[in-house]
Amino acid sequence: MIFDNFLKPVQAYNLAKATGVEAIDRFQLILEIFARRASTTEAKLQIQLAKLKYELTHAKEKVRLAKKGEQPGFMGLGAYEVDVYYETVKRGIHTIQRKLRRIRKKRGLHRARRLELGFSCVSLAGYTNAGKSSLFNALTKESVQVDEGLFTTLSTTTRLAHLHGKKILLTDTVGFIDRLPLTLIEAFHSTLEETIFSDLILLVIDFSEPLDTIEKKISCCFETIEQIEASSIPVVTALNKIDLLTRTEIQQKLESLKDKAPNPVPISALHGLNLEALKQEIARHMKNYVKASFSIPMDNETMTFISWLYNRTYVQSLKYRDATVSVTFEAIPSFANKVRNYVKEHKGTFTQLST
Ligand SMILES: Nc1nc2c(ncn2[C@@H]2O[C@H](COP(=O)(O)OP(=O)(O)OP(=O)(O)O)[C@@H](O)[C@H]2O)c(=O)[nH]1
Ligand SMILES: [Mg+2]
Repeated sequence: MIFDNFLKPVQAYNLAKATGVEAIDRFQLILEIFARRASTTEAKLQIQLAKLKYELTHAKEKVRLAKKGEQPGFMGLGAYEVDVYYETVKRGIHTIQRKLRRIRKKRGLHRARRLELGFSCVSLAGYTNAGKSSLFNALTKESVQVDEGLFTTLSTTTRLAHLHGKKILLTDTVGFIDRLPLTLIEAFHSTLEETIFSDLILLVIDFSEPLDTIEKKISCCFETIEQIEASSIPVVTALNKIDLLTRTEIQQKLESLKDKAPNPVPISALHGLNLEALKQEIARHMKNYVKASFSIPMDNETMTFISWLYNRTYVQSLKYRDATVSVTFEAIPSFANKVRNYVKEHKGTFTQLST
């Protein structure tokens, strides 16, 4: 049973006892969703911290109840054990806080991780139920999942998408929620932060909602983007669910949102409406890829190098001849430079074909 309001430990306990079904509240549900989406150590620690802090508030009540003798053996704990439990939770919190302080010093690691890729990265963002996952599926329909090694646990939500002959990496993210409990804000930010560092943010809005709701949600999204220091990243707004609106409504709403939604494109993710226009808008804001060719003599490192290249760039052609391999690929400029250096070091020839 999931309750929309806060449950006191004694309430959760009595409900579970009366029904034989576990009772959790909104807070625990949100925490569970974040826990499933967190992939970096920092995000995981943030969530553990939120969990422990939650337990601590509950422990206080357990201690109180046990001491009053109102709830003897609550959850099988006597007064003495409750005190011990309380202390254990408190120690756990201190340990995590210490670890987090250490990790924050090394921030920027996940940003650096992006530079390991030749593709441009686009992150979906927006409120829960806006249609992010539907759009993610629509845009990546025929594509393969990204090599697991690249994003390890992110791989289930990161896939290659094709945009007019260009390939980009698209990442689905955890949705924004209204009335996010204060103690979960940091956990939410760190879960979002790890995915949102990209070349472009694709903000998904449920366009079928009333204008004032849309405006409120847009400004809340931008506030969060600012808080996680991602405001320099360009934004394209996908105004989703136009199948639920008339042509006139779409025009009117678009007009009203002119200054609030950057680079807006009305779409329907579910019915595949206007997705081409959206792809074009995304492509317009992408960093330019460069196209390049090279040939290198084969040695025992070559195959590793080639498969590394395949996972990180768009390889257009590959030929083997006389112990030489010739490749044409597309990648972002900084990554193409990396390839150039490798090729030079291995006595190959490198030609940049276009920018
Ligand atoms: N009518 C209509 N419904 C849509 C459209 N796109 C998505 N939906 C529906 O909206 C609901 C939410 O879609 P999701 O893609 O799961 O939304 P989300 O943004 O990923 O939500 P969270 O993962 O909770 O953040 C689903 O019931 C979809 O079928 C659309 O273009 N038109
Ligand atoms: Mg989703």
